[in-house]
Amino acid sequence: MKINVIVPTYNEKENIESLVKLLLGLRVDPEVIIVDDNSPDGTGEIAERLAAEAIGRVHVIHRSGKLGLGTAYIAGFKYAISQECDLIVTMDADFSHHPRYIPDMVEKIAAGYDLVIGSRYVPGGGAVECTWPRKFLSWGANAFARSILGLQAHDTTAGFRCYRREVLESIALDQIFSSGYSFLMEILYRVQRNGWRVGEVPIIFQNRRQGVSKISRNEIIKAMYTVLRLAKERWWGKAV
Ligand SMILES: Nc1nc2c(ncn2[C@@H]2O[C@H](COP(=O)(O)OP(=O)(O)O)[C@@H](O)[C@H]2O)c(=O)[nH]1
Ligand SMILES: [Mg+2]
Repeated sequence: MKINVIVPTYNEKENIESLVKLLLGLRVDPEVIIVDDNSPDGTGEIAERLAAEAIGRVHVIHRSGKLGLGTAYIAGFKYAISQECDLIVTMDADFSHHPRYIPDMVEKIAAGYDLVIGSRYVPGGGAVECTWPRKFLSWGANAFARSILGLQAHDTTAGFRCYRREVLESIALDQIFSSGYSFLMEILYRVQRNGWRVGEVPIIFQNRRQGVSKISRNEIIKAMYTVLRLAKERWWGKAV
């Protein structure tokens, strides 16, 4: 199976090179697509060098400035779909999502799933070195999304995912309204609604060691709004 791993980056100069090296060393032999938003710290140039060192295995999409995580995923998805790969993986650049879990995710897809989430909230999964406010926020967001939207997955906000290409082809990506983190919930909602089989494999989520988080209070408000907007669509049809 041909696998493309999408890594959105914004100021990840401490992480990107070691991450790409680990990805290229995996036995599932993925190609890497880095989507960099003109990071002021020079991540984009490092990415270019990595692409030159591994021609055909590392690709870089440069965007003009920080345009948000949701549209970075979409740019990566479109590129990956045009490459006709079988599986599309998304992950953070900061080692919160360790490449060692990718083979488990691929195996689960092979067992009959269409989307597999690298999940903190199934037996064997967990989060280490995360602050309590962050744990609470994540727990609250999941409880909220699961109860209001009827999502069956336990880790609905996880960015560590493996999709079969057809799953993403079945979604009108340009019509996704959300940006940032709420984007992940919206995609999951649409995937479940389209009847695809969603599975989870346990991962230990490691809080980022290098660089800083780009999550903001604004993102949290947007995520809550997204859940309510999707709930309205779920119960009363597509009016918003
Ligand atoms: N291209 C791009 N990448 C982004 C943007 N915002 C965040 N990222 C990347 O998306 C991933 C998730 O962001 P991160 O700061 O780790 O969020 P957190 O894990 O919730 O703290 C990381 O690899 C970031 O570098 C953005 O606006 N554009
Ligand atoms: Mg992160």
